[in-house]
Amino acid sequence: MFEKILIANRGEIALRVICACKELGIRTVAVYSEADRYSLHVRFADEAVCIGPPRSSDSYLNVASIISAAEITGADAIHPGYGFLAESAHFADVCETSKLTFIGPTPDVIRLMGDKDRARKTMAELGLPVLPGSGILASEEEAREVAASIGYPVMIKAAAGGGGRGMRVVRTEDELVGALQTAQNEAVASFGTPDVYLEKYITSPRHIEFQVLGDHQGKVVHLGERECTIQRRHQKLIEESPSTQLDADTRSSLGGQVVRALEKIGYTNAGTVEFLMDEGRKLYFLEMNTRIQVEHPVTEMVTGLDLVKLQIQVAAGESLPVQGDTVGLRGHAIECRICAENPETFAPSAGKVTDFHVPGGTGVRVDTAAYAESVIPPFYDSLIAKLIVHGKDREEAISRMARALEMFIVGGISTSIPIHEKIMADPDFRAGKFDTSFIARFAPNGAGIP
Ligand code: MV4
Repeated sequence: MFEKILIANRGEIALRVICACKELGIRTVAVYSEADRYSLHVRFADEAVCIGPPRSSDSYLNVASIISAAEITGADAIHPGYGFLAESAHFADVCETSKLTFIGPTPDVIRLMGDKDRARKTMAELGLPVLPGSGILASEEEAREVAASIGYPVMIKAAAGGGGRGMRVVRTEDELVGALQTAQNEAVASFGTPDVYLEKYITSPRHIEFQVLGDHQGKVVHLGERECTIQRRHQKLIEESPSTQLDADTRSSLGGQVVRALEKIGYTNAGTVEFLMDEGRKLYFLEMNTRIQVEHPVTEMVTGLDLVKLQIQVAAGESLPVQGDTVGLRGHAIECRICAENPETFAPSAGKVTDFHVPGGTGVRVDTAAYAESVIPPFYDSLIAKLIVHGKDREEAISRMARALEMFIVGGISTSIPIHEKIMADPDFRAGKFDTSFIARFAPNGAGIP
């Protein structure tokens, strides 16, 4: 097992990794920017190294500073958390060259899944259902032909995009050539490559994703699915497990297909396979994320597993302690992402937290790095806490979430708590009736529907 792990992240996920390390008896190294000197990850780690000025590009994304911090402190592995360098194949390469274990999949697999076109082709070859679409478009003629054959509306997506970045809906052939040019220009500007592909556009989909975990003995397991349809501007607001839309048979057959596909590519560590569900409840592979995700706690609540500990254990060469494709799932879990944001504009609102009280009691978990008198810097993501509840069924989980939100006090800054309270009280949410346009009712100016 590792003796010392450096955590290349900040905020609640850095604390989450520190928790796992402490329970495994592993020493920890925090890295922090000048804006995070008084952060809890610095306080709870055994050692801390300042890696640069506040801006992420000068600190949490600075590969040389992070590798130096690991070398100076004698760390033997790096946990990247989510965001920042978590899906950088280059960073994983540099870790390998520097004899540091990157706690995540191999650089080749990160690279494969980062190329959304290659990922789609690979998963289709491995037997997963994908949407009708194209490869990288070579010409306007090709785009016209593919779009005509799959039928409008279609979506143009950047091969280097993902997570909703670099996407464009095309409703008629008239719009196609203009949209293609704009999409290619945007792809160059955002990702440095013009590569785009086409996919059939699903008008009112649901987003359902499978959690997976692979060890270095060639075993992959799935840990059920999460329903993440309630999003705003491609940011998830609420996640739950299980989805009301999957029955046990669909879960086990699609989960099994996912497991076999990933065993074939030799997938290791934690990952998430995203699917879109259409109105006919058919599921299609969308993309794969090669990291631990923000919403991993809902899976922990229904499986009873500690995913971050398991990430560390498999990275150290231990075998997964699971027989078969999956584990038992118990009850229902929901997560609300509490963000520091202006309730009218949804713009991030930084500042000093003057008052902070987190709810507790049966079935309630709060993952946060905020505290009373702490300062939310303006340089990073606006997520300040994740409120997760578990109940015997969905109804109990919703009631528990509603009372926990009521008992969550954040003073000094505005947060997304009020919108979550409205959603928990909504009859359609309570009935499980929602698609990607649901949030427009609560946030008409921030619906984020492309
Ligand atoms: C789509 C789609 C419709 N058709 N792809 C958004 C996030 C990223 N992972 C992919 N996304 C979408 N891809 C096709 N072919 C609609 C979305 C989408 C979405 C999907 C699930 C939940 C919320 C969403 C909000 C906007 C767009």
